[in-house]
Amino acid sequence: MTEENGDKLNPTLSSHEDESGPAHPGVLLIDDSEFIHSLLRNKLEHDPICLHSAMSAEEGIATAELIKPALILLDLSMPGMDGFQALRTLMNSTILTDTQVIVISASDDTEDKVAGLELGACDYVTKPFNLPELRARMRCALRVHELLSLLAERAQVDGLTGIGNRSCFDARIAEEISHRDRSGGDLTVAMCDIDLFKKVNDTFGHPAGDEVIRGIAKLFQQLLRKRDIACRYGGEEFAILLRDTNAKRAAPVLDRIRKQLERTRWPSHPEHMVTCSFGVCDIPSGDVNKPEDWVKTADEALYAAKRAGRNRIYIGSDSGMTSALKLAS
Ligand code: GH3
Ligand code: MG
Ligand code: MG
Repeated sequence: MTEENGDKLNPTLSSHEDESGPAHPGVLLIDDSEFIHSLLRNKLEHDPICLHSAMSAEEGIATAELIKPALILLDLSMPGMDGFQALRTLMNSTILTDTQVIVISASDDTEDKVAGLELGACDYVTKPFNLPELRARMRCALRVHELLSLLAERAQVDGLTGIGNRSCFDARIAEEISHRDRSGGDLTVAMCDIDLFKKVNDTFGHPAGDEVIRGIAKLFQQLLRKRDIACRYGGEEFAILLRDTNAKRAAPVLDRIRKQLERTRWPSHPEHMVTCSFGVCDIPSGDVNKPEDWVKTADEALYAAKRAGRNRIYIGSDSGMTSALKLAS
């Protein structure tokens, strides 16, 4: 194990985010009135929230996309873009899917209330505020946000192993490629498939097979660096993103896992060794190919490794053919 190993991989948290996370949920107040800002700053000072301010709809949208608040308190009547237009933009944003919006407006007009709620606000509060009521409604919206975030997180986790699932991997590879293209450095993708796994199921039963899948996921968690990302790609296949390393340097890391797997004794079948084959490839910087093209290249290398006899690692190249490399017997 390297010093960077350790804690269970968090499949959904982006490694580019602050892993300690914010202490309190972010609440963004978008209102053109300085009075409302100072009123709420004072009154909500001791509430367990992190209050941010924007004085216009335009500034509010930009801030929201930057800080992804749990809740937005949105004024309707503002010079320039009004609250309804802002609400439309916020609701269409692909990065603010869990953010809740409470409209705060001086208008008690039923039409405005209906329009705000129809556009996607979760609540509508009239000015002047009744503070305990606003607070209670904010708590309610924050609870909804928390549940939605939890659901989104769970949807990315594989039920059998607890590591990221296919949907998590698809999101992370796109994110890692664009982060790397901005910041530079190397990035490698690897595909891993358990060898002759059907035999494990057929001979020792499905629960024994499940135990192997769980055990291999655990090996990835223990032997990869914390910043690497291992996901269950499908039945008995795993996909791994190795950050800040190229395929040549990643291959020996994966080979350590391959060897450790050879040494593993399984409680349900101690005499039966389980092995894996790997296909690895670089994801070159600034490349025009799509993430799935690199998965395909790694997959082709994996199947070349299978054809060559399994339990080995092959490095694929973007030129199509696999530069076969078996690191150890
Ligand atoms: P190869 O070395 O060519 O990959 O052979 P293989 O036997 O591993 O490949 P094959 O595709 O024939 O079989 C894969 C098996 O994986 C069949 C399927 O039942 C099993 N499998 C897929 N998902 C699970 C799972 O969640 N649990 C268990 N126990 N088995 C699974
Ligand atoms: Mg297999
Ligand atoms: Mg397979």
